[in-house]
Order: sequence, then structure tokens, then C-alpha cells
Amino acid sequence: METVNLTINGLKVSAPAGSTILEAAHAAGIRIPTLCYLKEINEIGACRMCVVEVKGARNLVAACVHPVSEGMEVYTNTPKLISSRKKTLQLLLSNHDKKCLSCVRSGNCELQQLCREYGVDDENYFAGESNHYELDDSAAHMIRDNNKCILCRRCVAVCEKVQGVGVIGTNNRGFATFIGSAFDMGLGETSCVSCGQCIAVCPTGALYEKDYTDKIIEAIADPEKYVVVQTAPSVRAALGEEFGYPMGTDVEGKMVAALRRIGFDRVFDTDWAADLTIMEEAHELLDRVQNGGKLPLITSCSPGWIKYCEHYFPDMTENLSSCKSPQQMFGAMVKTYFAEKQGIDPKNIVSVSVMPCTAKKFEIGRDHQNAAGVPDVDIAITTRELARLIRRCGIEFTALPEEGFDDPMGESTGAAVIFGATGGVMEAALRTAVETLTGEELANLEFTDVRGTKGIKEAEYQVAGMDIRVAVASGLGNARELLEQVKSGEKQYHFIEIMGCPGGCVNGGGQPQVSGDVRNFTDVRSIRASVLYRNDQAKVIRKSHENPAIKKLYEEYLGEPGSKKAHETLHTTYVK
Ligand code: HC1
Repeated sequence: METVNLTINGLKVSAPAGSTILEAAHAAGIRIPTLCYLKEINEIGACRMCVVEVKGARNLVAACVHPVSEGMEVYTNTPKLISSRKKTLQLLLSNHDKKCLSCVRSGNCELQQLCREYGVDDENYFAGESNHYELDDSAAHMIRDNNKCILCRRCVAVCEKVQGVGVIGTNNRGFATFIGSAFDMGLGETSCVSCGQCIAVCPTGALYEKDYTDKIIEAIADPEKYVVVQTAPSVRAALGEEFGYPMGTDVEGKMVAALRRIGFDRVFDTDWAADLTIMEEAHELLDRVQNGGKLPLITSCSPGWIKYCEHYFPDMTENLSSCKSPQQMFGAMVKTYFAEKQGIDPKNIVSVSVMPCTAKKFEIGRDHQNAAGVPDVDIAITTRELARLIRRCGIEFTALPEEGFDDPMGESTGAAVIFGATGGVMEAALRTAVETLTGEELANLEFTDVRGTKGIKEAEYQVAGMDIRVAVASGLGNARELLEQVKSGEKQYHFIEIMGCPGGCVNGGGQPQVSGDVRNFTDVRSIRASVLYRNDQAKVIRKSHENPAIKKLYEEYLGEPGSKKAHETLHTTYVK
């Protein structure tokens, strides 16, 4: 690798040719502040927080986009730079509503942190005219508050470049510039897919999920209500970040203990329903392969992906698995199977889900998601909302013991927990489909070809004399690329897994926010996914069809996978 030699603050540094000053400084342990910069997503050098002095340059240069060169002399913390950055922050504050006390991001706002670091003691220094915007609460999952927007354009870039959706952009010019939809429509009126990736990258409180934590507190306080909670695979892999644990810490046991102390009547696991999904989806795959059904079969558990398919690939909705997502299958079974077993009227059950996903808030309101005649899931909250709820209830998370999920819907296998990482649903389905087709036990359960954070992965397996071709895509831009190849006939597969968020649910729009400073230099997706793979490996049972609680469910209630009752309760339809 060709390297160049330079100095940063007088230190001799060498960096790969083509690196930016920001990257070279980071490698040398020197942090340069950023606001708009997101590696490979938003590299526009617009916010001017990362300015540095380069000897011989006429102006300050933006370190995030300026490449290093041989013999360069860079200075990152001169009085001139500190003053420039402070002025930039004061200018941003001059058109910012500064309601930090009540802001959902207070304490982890990137703007607030920089103001503290740079000693911005007069937030009204450039006070004058400012813009005032109405909140946009038209979408099912989120609120847009342009009064807190700093025009960094991270949300615009992730929506357009990563997700290929592009429903937000910059409107107007100069002082009147604002981020919004075309013709300033409400987000809910556009083809936004509710993935929440814009929230995940927003440095301030301008974008946030609709918060339902108070509804949960009310339901728990209501003696008439039986309140049941389920937690998605990826929540345990990231919730700890909210309480100071290092990224990659599995907090499943403490999370369960916290939910019990909040007062839920039963603490269950979405993983149980992920195993159930595999039973139904593997059956559907084998049925379509053996009986000439529509192929490729495409997974249906990611509601952002489903909405994207309906908006952008309506001619492929027949390829979608008819299975409800694990969240919805869980809700359906709570209000039918569990309600019957416990003798509780489903109308009195409040079914709560904790998800790493904002699109789940939209999914609970879709048609045909009410197996018992009432919604399968009543309230979907994000990992961030759960952290808020834990704090609001005065629970000392770090001091909690480790506890286990309740029976009967808390028992799950290793196949279920890996659902949260891209390729995990595929791997789980293959473990079951291959054993069902061959009638033999797999010698190796790990389908490593479909693991990893690459945007598109492919594999081919010889199973019972058949070539089974599969593909996995995460992030909707990658999904589009893959589907266009399928539509053109360039690629042919039997089974495709698509997850709306890049890297899968571990990187969902409802997960704890990771500041640009960290995410630009950390493989967040792999670190969180490693929690799930470790969890899988530690399980005694690692195949969905061997889950005793799921076997019992079929024996006692559903009959066989794909049965009439299974179809009535666990399957759904799509909009063209
Ligand atoms: Fe997901 Fe799923 S894996 S969609 O990514 O199929 O949100 O974690 O809960 O429903 O199980 C999300 C995660 C989640 C569903 C499952």
C-alpha cells in the first residue's frame, strides 16, 4: 500500500495515499470534530466543523474531504480553528430552538456536545431573525422538527444514497433552506418506508420516533389490562449502549429483569415467534419449490422492506412470503393461543413489542394483522424508548440481576436470535429447510456464505439432488440492485432474504444512536451482530424445528405448518 508522510500538530504521521486528513488524524489518535460528515454516505464538507490549517493553503480546509499529500503540515487545534468552530456553532444556534431541557436528544446530541467542548457560553451571540416550522407528525412512526435541524443533510443522504428512497431533500435557498419532502408534503403522504435510518443518523433532536412509553405506563396501571411484552432479537444486542456498556454487550438477562420490574405481566421473546416464522416460511419455500409456486420466495419480516416492495416493486408482491413478521405472529399467538390457554379475553390483553425498528410502528396498523379480531400488537416501541422507560421507572439497569424469559413464549433457539443480523433469517430457514428436505441431520449448522455485512450476498447449495440458489440483501438500495437483476433475468434464485436496514435489524432505525464520531470509524453492524452469533452458539437447541415450545404449539393449537388455522392467524396479504 502506498503511503504518504505528513505532520499533524508537529507529529510525524504516515497514512495510506488517498486518505483524508480526518482519517489520517484519527489513525494518529487525534480527533477532529465533525457534524455533517458520514463516511461513504455524506462526504460534502459543508458544516465547517472539521476545518484545519494546512501550511501554504490560503483558507481553512475541511478535513473530512481534503486528501493528505506528501510533506503536508496540518494543524488541528490552533486558536484560529477553535474560534472558527465556535463561531460555526454560534451561527447554528442562531437559528435553532435550543429547547435542550425537554429535547429527546439532550445528553447525546452531537451539537450540544460540541457546544460544550468549544465553550459556547452565549448561545444567543448571533441572535436575530430565525425560522419557525410546524412539526411534521403525519407519518406513523416519526416526527420531524425542523426547528432543531442544522441542515447537515445526513438524513437526505442516507434516504437517497443508502436506501434509494429519496423522499426528503433540501427545499428553497439561502436562509429559507429547509429539509422536507417535495412540495413540502407531510412525510406520511410520501412513499417514505418508515425505516428510520434518517433518525439513526440525525445529530440533533430534529428527527425522532413517536414515543409511546406513557401509553405503556397507563396500560400497566390499569387493573383490567393484562400487559404482555415481547423483545426483538436485536434489542438485547444494543440496549446496553444506552446504559454505558461497551458496544457488543449482550444484556438479555438485565433487559428481562428490567421489563419485569416495569410491571409487565409476562415477559416474552420475539425469538419464539422467529422460530415459528421459520416453520411457516420454510414450509412455504418447500411448497413453492416442489409444487411450482412463485419464485424466488422473498422474506417478509422487515416492514420497511415490505412497504418499499409495495411502492417500488409492486409487480413482485406475489414473490413475498405470506408469513406475517415474527412481531405480528407473536402478537397473533398472544391474543389467540395464549389468551385461550390463560382464559383471558383478548380484548383485555395489551400486546407490547420492543423493536430495533421504527417501521414496526407502522406495521402494527397494517390490514390483516388482527388474528383475534383485535390488533395483534397494540404498541410497538423502539430500543431507545425502552431505555427511556427504564429510566423513567427509576430502574438501576446496571445493578439488575440476569433473569430469563417467561414460559411458554420465551423459549427459542439459536436460529431465531440470528434473525437480527443480515443473512440470519436465511441461515435459520436453511437449517430447517435442508433437514426437512434431506431427512438428515446437518453436520454443520453454520451457513457462513450468508453471514457478514456485505450489502448483497449469494450462495448455492446442493440439497437432496437440487441446486438451491439464495441471495441476501440489506439496505433498500442494495435490495433494488438485486431485484433489478432478478427482474431482468440476469440472476435467478429460489429464496431471497431482504432486510430494510443496512446490516439488518441490529442497525435498525430504532436502535441507540451512535454519534458520527464513533460510527465513522467503527463497524457498528458487525459488533452488534457478533452478540447474536455468540448467543446462537451458546444455545443448546439451534434449529427452529427443534424448539419444544413451538412443537407444542403445533400439537396443541395449529396442527401442521401451513395448516388452515396457521394461515388464518399467521399469514397476511399485501397491497399492489
Ligand atoms: Fe427484526 Fe424480526 S429480526 S424484523 O430484523 O424478523 O425489528 O431484531 O424483531 O418481527 O424476530 C426487527 C430484529 C425483529 C420481526 C424477528
